Amino acid sequence: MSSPPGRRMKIGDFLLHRLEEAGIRHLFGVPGDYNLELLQQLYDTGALKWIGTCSELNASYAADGYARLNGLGALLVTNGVGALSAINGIGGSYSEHVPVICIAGSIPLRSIDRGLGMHHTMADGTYDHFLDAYAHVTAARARLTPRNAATEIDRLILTAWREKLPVYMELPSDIACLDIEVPAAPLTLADPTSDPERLGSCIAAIAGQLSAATSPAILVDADADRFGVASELIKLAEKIQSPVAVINTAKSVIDETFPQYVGIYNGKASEPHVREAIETSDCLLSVGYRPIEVTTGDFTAALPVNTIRARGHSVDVNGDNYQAVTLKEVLKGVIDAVPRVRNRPPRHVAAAVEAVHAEDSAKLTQAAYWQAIQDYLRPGDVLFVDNGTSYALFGLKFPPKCTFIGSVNWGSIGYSVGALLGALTAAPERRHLLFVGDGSFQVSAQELSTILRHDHKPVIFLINNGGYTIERGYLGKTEPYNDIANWSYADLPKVFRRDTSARSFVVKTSRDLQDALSAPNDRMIFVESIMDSYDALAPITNSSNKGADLNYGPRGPQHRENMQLRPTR
Ligand SMILES: Cc1ncc(C[n+]2csc(CCOP(=O)(O)OP(=O)(O)O)c2C)c(N)n1
Ligand SMILES: [Mg+2]
Repeated sequence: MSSPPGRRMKIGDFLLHRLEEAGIRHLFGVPGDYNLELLQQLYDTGALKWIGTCSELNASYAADGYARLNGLGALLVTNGVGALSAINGIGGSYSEHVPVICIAGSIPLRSIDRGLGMHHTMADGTYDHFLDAYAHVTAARARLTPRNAATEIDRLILTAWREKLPVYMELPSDIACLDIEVPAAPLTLADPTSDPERLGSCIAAIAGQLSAATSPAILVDADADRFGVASELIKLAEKIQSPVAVINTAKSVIDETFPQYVGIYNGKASEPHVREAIETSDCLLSVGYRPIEVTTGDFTAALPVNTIRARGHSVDVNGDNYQAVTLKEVLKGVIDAVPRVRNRPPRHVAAAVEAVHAEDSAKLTQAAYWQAIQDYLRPGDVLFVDNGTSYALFGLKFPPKCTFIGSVNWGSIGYSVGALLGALTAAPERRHLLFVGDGSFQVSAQELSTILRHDHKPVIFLINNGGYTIERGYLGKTEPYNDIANWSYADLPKVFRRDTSARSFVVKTSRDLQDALSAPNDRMIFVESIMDSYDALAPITNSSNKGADLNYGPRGPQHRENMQLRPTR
């Protein structure tokens, strides 16, 4: 068999072309002398659109936010200084299963060959430190050479896509403009097909268990989104009339208006009907379940012993482990194989939302704030949450077709601002709402300038409570280490873009908040809400209090008098 004829391309052009073929239309990052030649190729070929960011950390967050909506994202950084700035964000992409391609323009091969000392290195005669560092936060990595570029570029892009994990590649600055032979065929993003026997018996095993059950249920984690199977899970739940719950990391992956959606499962911290649906199920199908303390009500989750554990590329069911199967094919097969159930009695009642009644002129409270935000949400919104009391967002019911973007496992403050830029770039036509605290915002605030520069129109809800309130629930309720500088947040759009048309609001009462919420979405809206440092919804404070016991143990300082912000009721 003869292979299709190759063609010749410059390595940099080929890389950009492959990114395009993989559906990537934008590249985030910061220029540097080791990557300028690739940037020039980007401009010469018009391949991708460059979105320069204020820092590589924010570029890594942006590429992650972009990938959440687009399926893949990419950033370009410079050797060492840029790569290590971005590594926190790439660690987050690994933790959250987000396929991001991190490209570092690196030391020219001519310098490596000759052992020349170069800037942006340790000046110790070695060049592998950053490749080695990235080994811990990526599924695959490589330094490109003229010999391996054609195969390694395809391998890395395909690995990111298949594993839903980040990859790292170094492009030495003196090879981007060299011609190599590249494959004639376009890059195809596809999984290898499943092994027919394994697939067939896996489907039969799952379908057999679900059909025999009297109270089947489905528990969903973020991989259901990453591997694109939310619609299959809804079809399956409809066909077998089972309840579906998610964990925090998968908020909104299952449409929250789907009649069989019961809510968020979080061990003993769940609402009773959700806990019952999951824990008393006689056949639970879990999808991509990766529990941690904050998604299990501090390890109080109790899944049934015979839980079926489905993952992106493997399944555990009936004591067997199935390899060489893909989640989508498994679920499609199960949907076909299970008999349609009619008239299974419903097992849950929706929890009633408790209304708070606040005087319009009274000082704004978190309780009144989140109630007002609930009414502001619209179908199709993209909602971002950062660490902090804004986690109250998890308690809101999202309208149909909303997307949630957060980082529950990794939890790096400031992520949401960079991710907002990325997601706005991927889907500017949607309405994007950011929920962020003053402390988290201070980490990555300067990326607001990039959002304004590109005329995006998100709504930014910032809680100004004078510091790290969620941390006050762990330790140091009144300690100065949880206080921060009081910025004039609502003035920042003007600082970051002189001719901004953004609408800024400083909100102190429920009435002020209503004014802000009635502004049209034709430009950026920035809502700075001033709230008390000791105000947080009870689930947040409870979780912080419990976290302190786990983190510091029985001898920890959290037991001292007035050291922790406690729930008010
Ligand atoms: C990169 C990073 N540094 C530190 C932390 C620890 N941390 C978690 S939440 C938080 C405070 C968040 O404060 P803010 O955004 O103001 O939210 P609030 O609870 O006050 O609403 C901090 C410092 C972290 N999660 N990530
Ligand atoms: Mg705060």
